[in-house]
Amino acid sequence: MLIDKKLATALYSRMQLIRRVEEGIALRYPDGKMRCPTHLSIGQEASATAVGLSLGPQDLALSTHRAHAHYLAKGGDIRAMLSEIYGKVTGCCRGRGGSMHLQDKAVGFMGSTAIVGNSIPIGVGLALGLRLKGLKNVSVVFFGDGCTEEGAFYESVNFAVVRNLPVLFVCENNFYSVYSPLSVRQPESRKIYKMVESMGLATSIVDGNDIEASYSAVQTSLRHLRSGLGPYFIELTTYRWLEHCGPNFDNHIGYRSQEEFESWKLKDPIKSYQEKLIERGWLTPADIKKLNSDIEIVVEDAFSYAETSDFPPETEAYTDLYASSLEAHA
Ligand SMILES: Cc1ncc(C[n+]2csc(CCOP(=O)(O)OP(=O)(O)O)c2C)c(N)n1
Ligand SMILES: [Mg+2]
Repeated sequence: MLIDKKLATALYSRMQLIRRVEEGIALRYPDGKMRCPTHLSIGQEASATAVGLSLGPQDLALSTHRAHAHYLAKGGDIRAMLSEIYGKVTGCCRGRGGSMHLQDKAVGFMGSTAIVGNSIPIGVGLALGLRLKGLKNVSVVFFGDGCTEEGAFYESVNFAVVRNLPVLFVCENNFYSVYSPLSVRQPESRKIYKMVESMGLATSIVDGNDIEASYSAVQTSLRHLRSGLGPYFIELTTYRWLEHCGPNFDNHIGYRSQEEFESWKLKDPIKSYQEKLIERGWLTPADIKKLNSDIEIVVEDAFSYAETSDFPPETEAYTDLYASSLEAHA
């Protein structure tokens, strides 16, 4: 079997870590100390984890406005991420980026941006760079279903296909772009992965709430990439539980039904995996309790670290450009 107890425990733990970090953000966000918009991935932890745990530190990844899970799944530093969200100098971008602009080259996390679709061409460019340097690593771009409605997506996929580049396009299809369901944005009959396949690359679709199915599908896609067979597009279906941006539930505003939400909650990637691992006899409820409480300690420590870290010095409030123009006028 591809997945053994050790790997299963790692997959479970990473999903739980991501969930606890984001629940911690949601809990504290109303305090007003995180002064940036935050887009949470609660409910979507499996897709990020399946990809992140399949990559090595030398593989490169890029993300979007909803980047926390991707950064943490790729091995990102929890303290550095939370400090960034709190605008502190200890953040991975020294507090200048905030939630939507995470970058940490130490773990191959090359950046995330809030402009829908704009990290896709950068990911393709990184793949071209890897190829030109003769490196065997791959470039991975995470994005949502909404990104497949951007022109940059088509230009990028086309270029990657023509150049046979080692880039993995990871589409987390949560069926919504803000308040617009996929059904009002694309023809009902369209399957995104089928449409992309017609552009000349290998594609697949997987239940993105099933961590083991997702992990296996990602492994297949990476084998394809690492054998030099060109780019690959993987669609992982999933669902965000909270509002598009912010810490609250927003089902009451009417763009999606409570029934739909409840049906996805039943497919909670973490709870369902817990049950599976207990059923298999790989973990006992006591093991899970211990794993969860160890994670809790790490997460709480990271929040205290971020909250008690310093803000960047005032001089860093200026870019070099402004600093030098101020000097010129002094
Ligand atoms: C070019 C551009 N258009 C619109 C927006 C506003 N916007 C921010 S997030 C978002 C939704 C994107 O949906 P999707 O790609 O499916 O990602 P999800 O939020 O579902 O994870 C939109 C439209 C933007 N940031 N950039
Ligand atoms: Mg979406």
